Amino acid sequence: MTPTPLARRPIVDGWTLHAGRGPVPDEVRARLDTGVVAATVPGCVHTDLMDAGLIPDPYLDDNEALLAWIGRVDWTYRTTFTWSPDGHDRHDLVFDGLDTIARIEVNGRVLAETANQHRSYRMPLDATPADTFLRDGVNELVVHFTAPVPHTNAQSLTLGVRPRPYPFPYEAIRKSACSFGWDWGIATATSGIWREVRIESWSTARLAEVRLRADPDGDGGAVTVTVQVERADPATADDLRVRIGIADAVAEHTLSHHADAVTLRLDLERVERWWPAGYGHPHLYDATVALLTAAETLDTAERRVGFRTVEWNTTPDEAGTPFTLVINDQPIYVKGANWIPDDAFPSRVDRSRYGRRLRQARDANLNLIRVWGGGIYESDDFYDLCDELGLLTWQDFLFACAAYPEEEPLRSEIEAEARENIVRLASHPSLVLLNGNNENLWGFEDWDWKRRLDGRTWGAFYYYDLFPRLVAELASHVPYAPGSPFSPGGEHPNAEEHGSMHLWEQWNRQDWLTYRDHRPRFVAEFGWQGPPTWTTLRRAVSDDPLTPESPGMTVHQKAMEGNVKLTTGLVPHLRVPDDMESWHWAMQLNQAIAVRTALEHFRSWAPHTMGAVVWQLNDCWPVTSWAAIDGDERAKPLFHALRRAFADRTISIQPRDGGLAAVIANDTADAWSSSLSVRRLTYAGAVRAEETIGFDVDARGTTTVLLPDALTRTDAAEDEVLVADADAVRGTWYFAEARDSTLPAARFFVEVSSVDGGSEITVTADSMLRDLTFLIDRIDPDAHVEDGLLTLLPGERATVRVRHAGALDAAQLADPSVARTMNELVTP
Ligand code: BMA
Repeated sequence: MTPTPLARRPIVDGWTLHAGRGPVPDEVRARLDTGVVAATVPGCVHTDLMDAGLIPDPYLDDNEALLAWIGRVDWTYRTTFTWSPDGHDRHDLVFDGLDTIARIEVNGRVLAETANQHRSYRMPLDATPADTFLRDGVNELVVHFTAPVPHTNAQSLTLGVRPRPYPFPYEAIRKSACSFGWDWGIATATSGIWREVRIESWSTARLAEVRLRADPDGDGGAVTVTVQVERADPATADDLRVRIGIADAVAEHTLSHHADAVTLRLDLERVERWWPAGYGHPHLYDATVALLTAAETLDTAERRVGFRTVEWNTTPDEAGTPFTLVINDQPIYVKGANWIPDDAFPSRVDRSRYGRRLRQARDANLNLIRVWGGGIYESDDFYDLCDELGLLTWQDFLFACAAYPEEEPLRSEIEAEARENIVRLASHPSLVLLNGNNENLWGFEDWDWKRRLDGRTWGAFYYYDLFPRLVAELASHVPYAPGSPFSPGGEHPNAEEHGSMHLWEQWNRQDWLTYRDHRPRFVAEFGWQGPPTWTTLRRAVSDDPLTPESPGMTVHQKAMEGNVKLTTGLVPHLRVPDDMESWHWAMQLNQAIAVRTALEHFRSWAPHTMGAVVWQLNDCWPVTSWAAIDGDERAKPLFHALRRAFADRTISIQPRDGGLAAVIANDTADAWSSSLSVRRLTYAGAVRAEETIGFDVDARGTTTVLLPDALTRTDAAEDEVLVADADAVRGTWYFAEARDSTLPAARFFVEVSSVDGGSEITVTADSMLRDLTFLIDRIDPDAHVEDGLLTLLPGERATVRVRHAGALDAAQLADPSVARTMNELVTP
């Protein structure tokens, strides 16, 4: 009988959930013991229990603590599937993801045991015809999960006690570190079959590994593919052919006798380059790799490839060591944000949710997303969408803020997971960096680990030896850095003059104005906290009254001394309001202006500083955090700050040489020549000094224009503002802190007209307005307002688009709970 191509049959139906050992509440156990609680695969225990009505939503109020028992329970998933001989030689059970310590049984026999959430597993069901796990007819599949919390605690003693900033020893298990809680994350310690499980049936041979790289070559390009095959019967050695095709171009190679690996190259005469967002179109090509016999196709793999070169320039210069991303010979100013799992139950994040989040990232003018090492390797959908949107990706290996054991069994697990994910991700044109860990090199130097480790290993082997070797072997076209922060020259890992830097002192101990005291070469993390949108907050926290410290608020604020830092960070700039809605707005606004100030400052030093990656883009549940987009997918005011500070063309006013300068940044392919109108005005709008200054900025360039004393010196600091305008781009400078200023009560008019897909709001300022923002969720929880943080002089007018269904009216928009300004945080 002739073999048919490899067949994939997902096992999705008939799953039930069962509890084993552990502190399950009696009434929940009684229901589970009936054996009919349905489970969803892919999924996890928490979402199954929620769907069955056995637990409340863990994200609400203090349900996190109420549900802490779930991580201390052994869980079992059961289903049946029918199977009968179909002519194929081999049948494998394939799990794309198991979370985490699992034993898999088929028809009552143990098939395999696993201990790593970050790997997939292939388990031959009938590797030898004499010994098969399969039965003709109904088969039973059972997956037992060991409770992760007691398991990890026990492992941490076996492997040795190690330093980390959180009490739970997440370094002792290969499971998403933040699933045990983080300074923005709920602790769930969930279990489950979190990615697809299926049976793959195949004959003769299959594609066991496909490694692909695409390299531009003048106007053309070459795709190099290395294929590993697995033969059903290694003793029989049929000739196999491997073929790669892109459009009409094809390359083919015969794999003769017993060979199981081949590399082939396909040359294309003309290709369009892949460019990141803001630099051109992200051209992609569909590549198909096929494994064939003389008669037919056995297996295929599809990849979308893009042709671009990538390097990080770390050649030392007079100022130290840059960390400059260069794509297709073009230095890129990185406008980035850090990414965490988009839901504490990542199995719920589907392609459309990834798409919404990544499109928001594009709308915020980002060009890079860093996938942070305390989370997960995201699904293929994430990287596919980044390729399509031109969003560069930087992927951490999954190590964060802790010393990690280098001993078995972790050592082999880590090698296996790294191999698999390097191969899986390396063909994506968006991937520009693989990074050894988050903050572990820094921790080793600065957080007293050397002493506290007391001779134990901490992970250096992975970051300096294993990972660079694996990247060189499997994906030599992908740049690698041992950590973030990292200094290429062997300096202190967080050295300002060298490589990448994390700036956390501002949030933790200093005022945000001190960002200006630093001139890093590249900022890979910095950020400021703020609460989620009001609608999200009120969905999650039902406290009555709601106060900054009420019980639910405290559960939904995970940062060490978080609320104290919010307040000490606010008082130098704005008044601390007493009513809760204004407190919420004040903290959101302070988050936005802190990050905006930092981003304008970093960008003003380009090309000395060549990028800033904000902590953090997204949230995994409703929480006060550093995120720009909250856990219910709503944009916080910080979103508008990113969008403005990362716009193609910006003007900011910066302190320089004891005075002030306008820094004009032009991240476009065209030079920008224009004139700058600079005015010093009172808040009432009277012009005290004014000047027009011509300027030329190169394409992708920055120009600094020192401003004359007449503009920058004032005797009325509390009542004056400096504005620099060119071609509808504005920079502003305030001579005094808002709280010490005479900024008047806000007066403005709002008009609304409907446009395609929503409304257009026109605001006319009757007084000076600072940072006018429409908290649109207060009117329509599904609406999105495209712009915010508007600063208008008296008499000026601006329009803002809102995407929404239904109607908006001007009176609703002008309501003080919706239209918020900085003014109200100044005027008593
Ligand atoms: C850095 C990150 C995260 C953390 C953030 C805020 O250390 O790498 O671990 O969430 O700061 O504290």
